[in-house]
Amino acid sequence: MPPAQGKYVRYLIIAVVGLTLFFLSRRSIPLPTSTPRPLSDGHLAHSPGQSQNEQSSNEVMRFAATHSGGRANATLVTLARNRDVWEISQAIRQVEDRFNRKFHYNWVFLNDQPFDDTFKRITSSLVSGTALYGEIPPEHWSYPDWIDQDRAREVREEMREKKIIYGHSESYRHMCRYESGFFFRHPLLQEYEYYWRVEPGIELFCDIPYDPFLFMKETNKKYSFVISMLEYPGTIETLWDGVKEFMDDHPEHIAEGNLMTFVSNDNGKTYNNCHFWSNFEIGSLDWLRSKEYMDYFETLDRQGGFFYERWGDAPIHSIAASLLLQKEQIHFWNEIAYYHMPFTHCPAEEQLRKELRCSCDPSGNFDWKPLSCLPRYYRANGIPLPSGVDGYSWLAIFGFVILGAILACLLAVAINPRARAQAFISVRHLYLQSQTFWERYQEEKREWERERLRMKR
Ligand SMILES: Nc1nc2c(ncn2[C@@H]2O[C@H](COP(=O)(O)OP(=O)(O)OP(=O)(O)O)[C@@H](O)[C@H]2O)c(=O)[nH]1
Ligand SMILES: *[C@@H]1O[C@H](CO)[C@@H](O)[C@H](O)[C@H]1NC(C)=O
Ligand SMILES: [Mg+2]
Repeated sequence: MPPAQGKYVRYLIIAVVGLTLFFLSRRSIPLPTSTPRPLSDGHLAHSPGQSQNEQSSNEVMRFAATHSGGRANATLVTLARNRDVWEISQAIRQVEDRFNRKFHYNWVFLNDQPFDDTFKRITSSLVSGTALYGEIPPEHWSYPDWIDQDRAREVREEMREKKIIYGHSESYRHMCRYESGFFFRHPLLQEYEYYWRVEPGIELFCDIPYDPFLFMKETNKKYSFVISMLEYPGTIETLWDGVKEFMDDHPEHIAEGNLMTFVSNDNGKTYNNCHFWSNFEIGSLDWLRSKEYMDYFETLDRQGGFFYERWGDAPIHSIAASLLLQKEQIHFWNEIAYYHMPFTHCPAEEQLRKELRCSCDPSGNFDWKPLSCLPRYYRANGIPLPSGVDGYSWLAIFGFVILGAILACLLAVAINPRARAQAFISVRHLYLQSQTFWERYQEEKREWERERLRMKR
């Protein structure tokens, strides 16, 4: 066979191997070293989640058994617009029925505009504690002087074109910056040590017969979450550069025994886009007000990424928690079944769901779906993944077998010169044939087009 022909076969093999590696690295097939993800349709019938979730449930459920009452220095908090009144009413109803009717915590409502009468009347009638209404000072909801507003406007237009979610929105950016660096400094929140963030339209599916604030305090937790997932990379392209600058400037703020491996796969060189979904948060306001967090926020705010990109408060909070706290100070609530459009966390253990009178469908659980970062969180904490989640689905195994067979064939072809020549001839034949087909198709299309024009006239 002439050398030129052998070259083609080699190119072909390289291309296929490259493609294979690409797919493997994209984790379309789980590799033992990367985060295993079930490719099945998410039916958790044989109840994966047993081992660890029971562990974590036990911690909270043990606490529940020994602390029937309780009251911490804490409040529920909601940022909302007047027009959110009906959706927040739904959320308040859920939080009250499942939890707060027994505890009567206050509820702070914040808004960049004055709350209207309807909003106040409706929400205060639903809250079992005292409802408090605060207006956000304009200097917490506006452009800092180092921001070039024309550049910010251009970015919004670019992101509108690229169809990045909320990329065109100015108010969404102020909201994200406010939640990242200001809400905990509002005078109404200065009064409290812990907060629980509640957004309009969320749902709770299980009873919370214990006091999660008190749990946080007694176990020295500073930040907690229910759902974690991957951020859309287009919104945070330079965020990690800012984080690295902060780490260089303030090595003294980085906690020993932190959760870096949750947010970075290469020990801090790059961000892996994992974050805790911040529309639900129970956390320490004192921690957010600490020098560590404030230095962190200031460094990032100076970068301008809230306006020149579209940094969300979720990655901002999550990276802070992962770097500034010890990993034991972050908590995952398996027992709180939660929905914010479009994802649900629902505990897998039937016993637990019965005990807490849950009404969610466990097969809709987000924890082990491909976008979830919970597997990474488990890894980062050295917690074994639940059985059934670890295993590969039949589809993945089948894919592996097919891929293996193709690779074996290619290898055989590459080694054996006669087979190589044969393969080359077949490929060339196939190529010529498809070319002929293509030309014929083009010709027919032109013909059809001419016909159509004739008909029109
Ligand atoms: N006062 C005020 N609150 C806002 C504004 N924009 C958003 N919020 C609130 O900030 C929180 C987050 O906003 P959302 O619109 O829910 O953003 P999201 O959760 O990322 O997206 P979706 O819920 O999926 O639309 C909610 O509690 C909103 O009510 C605003 O311009 N002013
Ligand atoms: C509650 O916490 C805030 C903030 O840490 C503090 O200023 C306040 O004194 C505390 N209140 C009580 C009653 O402990
Ligand atoms: Mg929301």
